Amino acid sequence: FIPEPKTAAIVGCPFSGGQPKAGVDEGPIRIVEAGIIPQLEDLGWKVKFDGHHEFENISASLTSDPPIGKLKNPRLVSQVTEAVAKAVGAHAQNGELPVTIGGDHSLAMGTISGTLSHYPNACVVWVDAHADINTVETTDSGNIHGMPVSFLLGIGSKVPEFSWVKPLLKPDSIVYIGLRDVDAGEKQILREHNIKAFSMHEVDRYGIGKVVEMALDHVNPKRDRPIHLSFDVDALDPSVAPSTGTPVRGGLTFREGHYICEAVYETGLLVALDLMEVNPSLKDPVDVEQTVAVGCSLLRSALGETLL
Ligand code: 4U7
Ligand code: MN
Ligand code: MN
Ligand code: MN
Repeated sequence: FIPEPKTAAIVGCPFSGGQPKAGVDEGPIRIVEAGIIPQLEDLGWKVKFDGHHEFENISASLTSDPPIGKLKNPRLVSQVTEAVAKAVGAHAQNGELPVTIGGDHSLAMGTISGTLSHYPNACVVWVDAHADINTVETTDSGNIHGMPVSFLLGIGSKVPEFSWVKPLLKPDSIVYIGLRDVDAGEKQILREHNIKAFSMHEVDRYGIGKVVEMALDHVNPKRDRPIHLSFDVDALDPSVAPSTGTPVRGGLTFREGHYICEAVYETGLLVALDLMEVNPSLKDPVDVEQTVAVGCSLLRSALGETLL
């Protein structure tokens, strides 16, 4: 039984500790300023927003946070994502649909943990240029926004500082769409664990309609499992969403990105939504405005906006 939340809870996460570029913490602030709350209300949602989450007390309590192996800001990322997991889990428990706005994609360690704490049978649709599945062993950058999926799956060697993250996600419960910049070590992990991924090659071959159908058939063949949609704005082509930290050419068109959101909404199974990696400080004001606007419209599509 899946309740159908009619209330969306905005979880604004101004956080950038999972990667090195300043500004991604401004993403949620800009998206709220751009009017996402009234926009969702116009779609018929009751929208709860109790201010952006403050992680200052966590940063302040960490006098130093030296790397663990290659991992950068490990204690900060762990404590912030644990707080996000609790917030998302509590909203789900309340029958609300958490809409987490980042911030960098390390936050998904928290959001998906929160979703799985309340919906253990949930599956994940991960839309991204990147697989974000590096382990402690495979990461080259040490940036944890490239690693959340490995932590959720419990693969790679364990870092005691992240012991709160339970390996609740099974490899057959996540599917990717949009990949085009996957590290060699990540490709090996995807193969080894039989994780289904639809790269831009498959989007070109089959078209987005068929790809989304195949993706849902894989993680949700009977269309009876709750869905967590984690959308990294860099899945879109940089011409559509330029203001993001790790842009990669050859991405989803405006319509392909929105189609994914619309099709997931149409299942009636969406229980949690993330929009990550909007960074308003990387480009000129016109590009920033475009990226923020696209972020808002992806969220609206995932929450029921239709073209007709
Ligand atoms: B994002 C990368 F090496 N794979 O691990 C890494 F290419 O959340 C990029 O998808 C990670 O934006 C990108 O640092 C993380 C790199
Ligand atoms: Mn909240
Ligand atoms: Mn990502
Ligand atoms: Mn990405």
